[in-house]
Amino acid sequence: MDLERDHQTLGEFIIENQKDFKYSTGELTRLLSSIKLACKIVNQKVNQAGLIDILGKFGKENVQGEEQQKLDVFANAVFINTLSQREVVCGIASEENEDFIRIENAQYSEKSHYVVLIDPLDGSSNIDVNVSVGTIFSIYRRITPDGTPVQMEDFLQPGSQQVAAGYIVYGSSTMLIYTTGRGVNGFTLNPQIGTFYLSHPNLKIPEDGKIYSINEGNYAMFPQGVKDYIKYCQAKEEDRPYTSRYIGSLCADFHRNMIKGGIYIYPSGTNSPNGKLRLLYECNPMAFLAEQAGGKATDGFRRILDIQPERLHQRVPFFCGSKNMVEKAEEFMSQNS
Ligand code: AHM
Ligand code: MG
Repeated sequence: MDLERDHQTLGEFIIENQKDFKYSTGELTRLLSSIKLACKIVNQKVNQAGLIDILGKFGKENVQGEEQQKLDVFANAVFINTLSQREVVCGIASEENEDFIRIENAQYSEKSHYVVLIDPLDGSSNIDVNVSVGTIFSIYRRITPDGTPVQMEDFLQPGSQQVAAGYIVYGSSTMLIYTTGRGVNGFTLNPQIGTFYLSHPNLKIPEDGKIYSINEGNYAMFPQGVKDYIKYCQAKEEDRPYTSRYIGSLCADFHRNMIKGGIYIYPSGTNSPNGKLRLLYECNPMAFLAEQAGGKATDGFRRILDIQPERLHQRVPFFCGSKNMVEKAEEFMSQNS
């Protein structure tokens, strides 16, 4: 099959599907195109990482108190600059920045309706060892009046209000997967000509899977329900053919489960009482994608997309993936609550 001839490009796909979007003014199309551009720039740098002096630590901590890697800093700047210079959003919140950013002209424009929340380089502990990293983004329409400065409440909307979300995996090939609430589609980058092609139309997470994905190094601190679920997966009975895979890059672990079926868990009781992952930058977008692909995402008890956020950098326990596997894990959680 000829990829260039037989497959739609991401640009064509975005424009063609614009008409299905309820506020179809072309604004979201421009925003998604800007994300596509930023992602190509980051991809190019990630692929050069072994060649130039960009690997390693930047020497600072981010707002989560974690060491920032050079590529984190670069990716953060690329996404913020690309989105703000094009004035396609009125505000940006990034996992790497303490406060949200108001885009000067766009926030006063009657035409600029969107805010973006972004984890510019997810899984950054994997950069130095040539393992897949990713980018995660989440898009909302502002709820404060047009033409006024964006406010915190524009960012603290429940995930169910997202108008689009997606992730990019910089892996053995680079893929961009996104949803605007009408299913999930995946695009693979042809790096020779810098074009994404529709390679995975209408992605669906298998209802059942064989893979459980969790950092078992934290086992001693897991809630009893999670411990019991892991033991259930490990019991070698005929109907339980489970195996474990954990990359430590959410985008890559989620992507594998999306294709093959599986569950990803980052529970409470580990790095912090609410686990490690951030509701706004990581869990909401992935939950939106999971549900759009027929999967499920909860905090062990509640639907992630129903949670009313209270803070930009709020963390939440995360159980996400194949519907039947998430429901089984929830069963163990409820037995121990
Ligand atoms: P990051 O955004 O700082 O890279 O942290 C998020 C990452 C996820 O991609 C990954 O699933 C998780 O942290 C791994 O954490 P741990 O090393 O504690 O298992
Ligand atoms: Mg992250």
